[in-house]
Amino acid sequence: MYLSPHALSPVPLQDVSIDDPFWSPKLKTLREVTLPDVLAKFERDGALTNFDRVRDHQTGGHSGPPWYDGLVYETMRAASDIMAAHYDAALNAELHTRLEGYIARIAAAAAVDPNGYLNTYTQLERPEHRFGQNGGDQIWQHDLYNAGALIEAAVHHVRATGQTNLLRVAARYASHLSDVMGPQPRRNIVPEHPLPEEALVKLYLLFREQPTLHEAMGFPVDVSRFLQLVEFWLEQRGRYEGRVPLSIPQCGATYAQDHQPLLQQETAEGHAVRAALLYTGLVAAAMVNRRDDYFRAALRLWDNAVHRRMHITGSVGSNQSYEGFGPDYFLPEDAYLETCAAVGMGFFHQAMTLAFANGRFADELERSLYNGVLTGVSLKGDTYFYENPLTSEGRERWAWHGCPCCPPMLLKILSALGSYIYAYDETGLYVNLYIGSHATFNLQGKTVHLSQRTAYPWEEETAFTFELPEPARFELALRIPGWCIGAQVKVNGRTADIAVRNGYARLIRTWQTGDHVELRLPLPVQRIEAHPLVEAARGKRAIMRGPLVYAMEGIDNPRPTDLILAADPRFTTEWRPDVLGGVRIVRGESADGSRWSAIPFYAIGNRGKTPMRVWLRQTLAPNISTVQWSQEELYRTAAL
Ligand code: FUB
Ligand code: ZN
Repeated sequence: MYLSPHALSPVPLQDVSIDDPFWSPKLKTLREVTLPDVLAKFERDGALTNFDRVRDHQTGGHSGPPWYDGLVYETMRAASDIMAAHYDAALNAELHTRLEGYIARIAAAAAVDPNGYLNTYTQLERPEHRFGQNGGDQIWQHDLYNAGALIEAAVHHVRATGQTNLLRVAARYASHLSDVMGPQPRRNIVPEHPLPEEALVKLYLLFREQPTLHEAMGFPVDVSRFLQLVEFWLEQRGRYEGRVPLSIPQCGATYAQDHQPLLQQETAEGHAVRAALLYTGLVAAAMVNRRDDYFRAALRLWDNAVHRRMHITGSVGSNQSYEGFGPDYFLPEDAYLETCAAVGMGFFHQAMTLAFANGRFADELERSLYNGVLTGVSLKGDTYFYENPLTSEGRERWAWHGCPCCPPMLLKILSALGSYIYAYDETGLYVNLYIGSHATFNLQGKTVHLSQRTAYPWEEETAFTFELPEPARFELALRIPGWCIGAQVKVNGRTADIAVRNGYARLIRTWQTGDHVELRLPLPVQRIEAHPLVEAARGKRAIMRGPLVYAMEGIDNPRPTDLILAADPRFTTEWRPDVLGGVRIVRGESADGSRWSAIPFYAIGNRGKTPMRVWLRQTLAPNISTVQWSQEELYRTAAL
């Protein structure tokens, strides 16, 4: 079977403005509180000073973990995306000045090495071990991870500002990587922590799209070598020098997905962030050269990760000891579930959505965003969760962490949100997320404006209005989420027949200015059952409404961990603008007749330390499912 990936292009950040009652306030907090908070803490803790020490030819004295450089670059990528989205001119000016300061320090450090090599930890602490060579430990040093984050930040910075100062540093370093590693006589070195794979693909695509960048570099850049290096990295995984693993006894070579060649891997293994970013890079590379073998591997790994190893919140990485995937259906309630891993899976889902134009992938992007990702930051925006278990006796969010990897990852995905809403191909426009916005895109040579108005995920109705210079025939594909039963569409007030194919309701017609589409996605409260092989969830139900997973907190319910759902919980919902920044609360009955109330999972941990639970026991006999579950199901709406 040829997989025939479809390949959509995202409508980029620059062409989408978000105006949405759910997301706009959260994004405002993200850019006005979280971003400055993260930058200030990096500055306070010496993450930028590391570059100055390298610039000044010092040794020792590196601050923070070896991947600190990467975290700074990731935050710079997020800042660039915020600039690209053009929220406000004053903010852009402020970010511009701040990034210029950072770039000057980074570029000065990079100038120390004649080849542009830059990894402040290795340079200050282990100068003889570049890329883990000469007996070094690249799992610890993060040379290539940091390089990848630099390259990625530079690409986003160019796209946001048109400036090439960071790109020069990144392109020089990327060229050096291509000189050092690859087929013989180069070295067989592969990134210990994925991320550079997708980054180099992005760099390659940027130069291909904007050939004038070559002149601005001031040195020759052979971008085809970047792509070759990515393919080398992907294909050499599991057979390169310096492979891990005795240092990670609990999972051996699976830790860094090194246990066998990637294209032969069947299951999502090892460190969950590494895995998710590796798979994202695999899809990115697959798209460029239409590599059927890569697509097949990506589909297999996605299928295993999502249908057997992912929690209902879209989080992955159940196992604390190596921050990684456990075996199929091992989904304990107190699982580890690092925020970064939910973000990484979000990137993977988005890449798969674009590759296959299938709404099932965007369903999972949505699941991650609204649950596993968003819960990683407090509603005020300046405290965080690293772990996101589905039950606890009460946890405090932290203001900062010895390994502050999650805030930058969270900033990256949420700053890019605008670019996940719409995608297009030559036949039409796909709406993947229901987020109020205005988008401009070019279809068949015509500039089309589309406005989306919605109060999703609280309300059921979403409306779209078109504006075009002249009528044009194309397809509008609206994602109908897998959990949704009874979606309805009206075009200019008249009910439309919706044929749902590959997860989208497809409306093909000649559109003209003023055309109006109304979509109704029913949002009943649903009880969700896990696959019977998920031992931890047997006889239990989770509550969802639309894409939101709900949780009970002790502050609202005396003993959420003991609570037993009534056989018929008689759900009600109430919009509470005064609670947790505005949420729709779900209420229902317990087996003893008392009432309980639940809040969206993303809003937990914002009212002090209080017990919390997602999976609730219910009075039905322990769930002996007589229904045959298909391989594609991990969760389904429980028979009521
Ligand atoms: O190693 C870099 C990042 O730090 C990983 O992605 C996270 O899991 C944390 O270990
Ligand atoms: Zn993290």
